[in-house]
Amino acid sequence: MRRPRLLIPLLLVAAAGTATGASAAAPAPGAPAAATPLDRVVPAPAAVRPGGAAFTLGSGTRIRVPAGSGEARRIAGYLAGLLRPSTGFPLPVTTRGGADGIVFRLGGRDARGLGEEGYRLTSGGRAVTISAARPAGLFHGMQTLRQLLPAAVEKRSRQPGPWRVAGGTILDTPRYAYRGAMLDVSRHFFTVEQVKRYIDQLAQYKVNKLHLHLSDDQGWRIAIDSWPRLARYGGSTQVGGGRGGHYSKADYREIVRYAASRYLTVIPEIDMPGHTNAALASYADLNCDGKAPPLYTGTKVGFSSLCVSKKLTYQFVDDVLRELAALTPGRYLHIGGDETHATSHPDYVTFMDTVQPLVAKYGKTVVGWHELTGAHPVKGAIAQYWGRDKTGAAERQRVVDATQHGTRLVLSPADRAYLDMKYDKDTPLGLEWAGYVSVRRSYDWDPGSYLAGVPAGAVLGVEAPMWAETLGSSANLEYLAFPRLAGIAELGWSPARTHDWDAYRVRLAAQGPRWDAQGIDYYRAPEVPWVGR
Ligand code: TNX
Repeated sequence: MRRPRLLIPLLLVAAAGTATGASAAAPAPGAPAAATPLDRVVPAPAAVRPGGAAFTLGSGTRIRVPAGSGEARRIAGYLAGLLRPSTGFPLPVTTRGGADGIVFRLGGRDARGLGEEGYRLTSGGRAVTISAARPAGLFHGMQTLRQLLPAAVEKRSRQPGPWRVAGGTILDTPRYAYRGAMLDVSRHFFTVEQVKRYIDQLAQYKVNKLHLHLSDDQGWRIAIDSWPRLARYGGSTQVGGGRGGHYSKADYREIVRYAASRYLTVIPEIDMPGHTNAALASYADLNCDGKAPPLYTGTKVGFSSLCVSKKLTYQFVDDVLRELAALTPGRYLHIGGDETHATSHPDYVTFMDTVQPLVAKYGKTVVGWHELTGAHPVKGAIAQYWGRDKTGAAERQRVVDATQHGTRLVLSPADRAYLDMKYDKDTPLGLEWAGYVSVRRSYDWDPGSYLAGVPAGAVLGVEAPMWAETLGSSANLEYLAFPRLAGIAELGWSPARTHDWDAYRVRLAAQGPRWDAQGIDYYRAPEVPWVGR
């Protein structure tokens, strides 16, 4: 495949980044707001060439889509639905040809080299054109266009405008194929509606994987027909003793469908053999001593284990993985494997080595927390690294060695990428076992060189986990996710050469008014020059 030609030398990208730093201040009252510079986008686009006339969205603007692509039409419909309330314009979606308005193009010469997810956005006096080889690229280009319009476009009531998009061209493709976010729905349950809200937020930053942590000591959250008490009883409570909940199969399918409509793949996790109190409480037979423990609503980790020596354990795991695989169109199943302090090491190895082939049996690829590298990762397995600066050299080396034998990595260093860590000592929510994680700390690292000795191709990407011990609401979740989620998303998408904290904080600041307009109560980190407050 041909690489996309870079539109401009790197220096120009860097220079544009610095220039935007100087113009971050709000315009004088009454002065027409300048259009957002093309590079003031998160994640940073791969290449930007500013220049030429700006495009202005008006009452007569149409959104043109290619005939014969239901997906392009659906993406255009999503965009129109976002823009209509604030602009008050009808913004009809049409397959009628024409080169004016907002134009979506699929395939063709402009799309060459853009791959599965890349796009080209060209803005000029008559049109904003988004070209892509695949619908996912159109979707990501559409998200960039949203950020190029004034923040008020995100409001749900009519706003005055004008709705200008700066002139020029963006050519953008992702650095990594795996750009994930995890949501722990076990410690506190999140409803389908709450998960959808998070999906929409993730999609704005081009995140393309939603890892759902569906089971843990405090709650089993997915209906399994062959073991119905798992969800019914094992899902009946949560941290603090509240009501809990679970997804029916229809609920889960709806989450998968909704995520797919935003170009995210759902990766379900059943955490085993530890973190299993909810399952052990639901079925006495799963316990080595045949006695079911009580449900657990505290926040300790590492005290439960499936019974590695029982045959029934593997029947259980087989049933769960079979039903889960049948519900999951994505290719990955996450089997957990972290913090198994209640499982002996030989038992851990036996368990993980027995269970991994069951994932393959149902046609899926194994993902596990990086402790999996202490067993024998099967061919093609993916380890999710959650170590940190303090992680011992031996543990780190074991992970690096595994990559030299073909294991691939998703990087979620706890002291960088964990969204549930407090920002600082005053953060009212979150945990602090991996230290405080400031906005700068979460952004300022390089996935490509983070673990020395890992072959370049072994890093599949990054993921930002959100553990939910302290989170009782979407507002809680959003306060910890924003702004750090945007930084991890950028590490996954943007080329390493765009990495620059001083330019990033200015681009990040421009997201603040968007989050305000969307009703996201983000953390006003003092390191970021937030606009208009
Ligand atoms: C560690 S990191 C866990 C989770 C906790 C989290 C809280 C990992 C794979 N396991 O069980 O919820 O810390 O930050």
